[in-house]
Amino acid sequence: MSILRKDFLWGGATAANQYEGAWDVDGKGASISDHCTNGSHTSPKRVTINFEEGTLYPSREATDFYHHYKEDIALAAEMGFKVFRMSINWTRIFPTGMEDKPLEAGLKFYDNVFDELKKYNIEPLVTISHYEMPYALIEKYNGWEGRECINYFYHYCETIFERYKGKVKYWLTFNEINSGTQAIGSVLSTGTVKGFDGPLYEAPDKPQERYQALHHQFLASARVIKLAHEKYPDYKMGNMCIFATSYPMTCNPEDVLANQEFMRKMNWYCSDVHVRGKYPSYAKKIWDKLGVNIKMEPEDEDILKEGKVDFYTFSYYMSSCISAQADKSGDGNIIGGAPNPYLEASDWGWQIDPTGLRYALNEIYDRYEIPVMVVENGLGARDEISEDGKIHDSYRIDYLKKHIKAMIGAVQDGVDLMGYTPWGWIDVVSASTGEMAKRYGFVYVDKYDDGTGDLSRRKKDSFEWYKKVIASNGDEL
Ligand code: BGP
Repeated sequence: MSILRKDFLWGGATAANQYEGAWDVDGKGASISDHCTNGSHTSPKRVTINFEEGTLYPSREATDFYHHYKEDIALAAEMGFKVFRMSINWTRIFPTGMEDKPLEAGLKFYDNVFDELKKYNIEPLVTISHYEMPYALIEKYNGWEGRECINYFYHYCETIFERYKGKVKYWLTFNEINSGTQAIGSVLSTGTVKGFDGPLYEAPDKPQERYQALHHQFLASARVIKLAHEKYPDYKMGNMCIFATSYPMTCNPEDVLANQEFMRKMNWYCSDVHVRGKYPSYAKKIWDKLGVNIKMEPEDEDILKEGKVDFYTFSYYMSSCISAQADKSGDGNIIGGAPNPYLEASDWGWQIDPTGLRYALNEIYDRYEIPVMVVENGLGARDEISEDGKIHDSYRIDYLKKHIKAMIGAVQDGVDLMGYTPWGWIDVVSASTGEMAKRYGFVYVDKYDDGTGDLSRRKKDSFEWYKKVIASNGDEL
């Protein structure tokens, strides 16, 4: 007997900027992601002011969902997907973000996608902003640092909420909003990078701008959630955060305290605002420590209160350890902290920790008591096509199996888990490195970092495995 809900939302996750390609089709404008070059371990992804300097591949072409959506959705349906996480590319609808009138061609594209999903009874789960801020808003307002962006975002949401009523029910406002608490995250997330031209990992650290931007994103999120709740009662509105499980490096109470501080800043700061509708008591300490002074308007408190989320979603890839001693904090992985000696890591240094997912789910549900969904998780790996023409990705099956077991464990612990959408269910371009070589999918796409590849799709071994998992509602792993 299945432990998971009968209506458990099995599926997979993608984002427009890493998947759609067609970067300049039908009047689409440039987003922050279109201003990033491809990269690799040796030559990291760069942000470039000059759009022409960017490389066309892989990110601007990506894996071309724009022209393959029918084929891809048929593959998702074959696996038995109940839900399909995707994002709407803001610049496909409003090329600079500032137009009054939306582009019909952009709106139509998503109509086609939603209609195709409906054919198979697959529910879309739409991220409204997934690293797709119009670059024009960055040039003009330094991204979300400008309060003006709230109105532009509101107009974008008004437009898509009205257009897609009856087609979309589940919405997430900002992808991994809490990545904006870190300098590197601010590039793609808060967009406070006006004038920045350089490797992603060398983004300037400007906490004042980032935290001001986050404040505006909180307001924007709350305002559109209020709109949805008032005008579209069947809409379910969620947040989306990275959950970076972290452990004290030792049982030294100083490490425990340092870890608590890390957890608050990284994992709770944003979702506390989204779920509780107000800043947490510890926020002031974070601002003081960083020398941040957020400009707020008198109405902001009410705005936040009136736009709380209905469900909590998060991405989960790794965990790390936190030490009170600066020299031990180390460079564990992309989320910071030190490596955990008990865990192994992916080829990109992301430490694999299924138990950390169970822990995360328990912490989240215990804190908020609203339904929770894991909307990203997975193993980025270098897949090889074997001589038999197949991709034997047993390492991926092993990774996912352990994480699904951990989720089932969390449900047994009492967590109300709505669903699971592993990241990049079909190969897409990597967000952090800009490379194609880091693949997550159940479906392999013939596309490579040198721009070659015919974009044909091929099932990996994990495809049949995941299909079974879904059919058995998680009983057969
Ligand atoms: C998250 C992003 C995704 C996705 C994923 C995997 O941070 O929301 O867009 O890309 O991480 O990361 P990467 O592609 O860098 O391996």
